Amino acid sequence: MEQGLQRLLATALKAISAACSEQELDQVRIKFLGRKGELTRILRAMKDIAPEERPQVGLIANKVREQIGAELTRRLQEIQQHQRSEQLKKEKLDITLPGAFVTLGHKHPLSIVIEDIVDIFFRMGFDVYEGPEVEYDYYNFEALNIPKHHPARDMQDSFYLTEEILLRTHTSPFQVRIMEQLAPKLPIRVVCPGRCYRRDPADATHSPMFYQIEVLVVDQNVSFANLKHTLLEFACEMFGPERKVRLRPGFFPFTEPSAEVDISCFVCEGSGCGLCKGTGWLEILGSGMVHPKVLAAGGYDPAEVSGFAAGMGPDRIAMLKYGIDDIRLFYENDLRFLHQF
Ligand code: 2NM
Repeated sequence: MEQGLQRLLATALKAISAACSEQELDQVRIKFLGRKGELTRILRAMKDIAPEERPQVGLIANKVREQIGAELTRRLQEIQQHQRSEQLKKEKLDITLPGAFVTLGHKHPLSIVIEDIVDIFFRMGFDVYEGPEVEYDYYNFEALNIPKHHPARDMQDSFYLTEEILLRTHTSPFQVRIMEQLAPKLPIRVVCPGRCYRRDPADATHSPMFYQIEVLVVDQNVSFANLKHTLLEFACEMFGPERKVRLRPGFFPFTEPSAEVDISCFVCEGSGCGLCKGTGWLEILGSGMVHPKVLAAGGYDPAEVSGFAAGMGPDRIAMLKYGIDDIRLFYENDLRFLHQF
């Protein structure tokens, strides 16, 4: 019997080292140590040997079981290690290879200018809002003191979708909506950037789609001095503290009084050049005290509150800032142009 056990050990060890996978090894384990395996079969014969020999044989049988078990464990680790290194070989990565070239995008010149302008007002405490590009005639004209047959409606030939619905020709209609929503809450301090549409044939200074940024302040006791201070502050932040700023009388149906804001020409410092057409001044925005009718349309009592508003074209400001002489360049997606910013 002892011999039988030794032979069993020898064949088991051979089978274990021959096993090449976890499954094969498992089969070997079942074959030798399983409930119906070889070792069990030999141990069944214990009843046939002399009782005094049994402890000795039992000892050897246990040793054989332990040895086979230990060898199975050792071989399992060996197989797993081998599998792992094969796997790693397959996944090997040559980190010295040159990487795939990633083209990094960059901001459109209009986005840069719009963000700069909005950020200046944001830092002055204004909230930033964007409104719908499709508007009612009422908000686009009527509520802004531009009644039917008003000459301003000829000036702003519009894209109508129906009798009453059009693409907004400026961002002001949204500011009426803001007043309507907030009234009678005070104060209102908002800056609204967005796309606007007018039926202008495209040329160097006109585009049927363009941008506007408008600011609106409504509160008790808002004065023209507040308008002037805010817009001068903006002009110096945007164009540099060395710029001179002047206000000229202007006209808009939705403000009274109205003022155009100019800065001293940054190309010729005021002596006159091609950019400022010899005037020494560049117009950068329009502004005024919100017309009482507009305040009323927004749900505020013009006897109790007042406000100022201003509007500017970031297209025009970007053209001035970067010395671009044709607005169409912003909308043609010519990479030779866009890559310069
Ligand atoms: C401008 C010039 C002057 C303006 C007016 C309003 C509103 F909604 F309060 F009536 N928003 N923006 C305004 C005033 C816009 O653009 C040249």
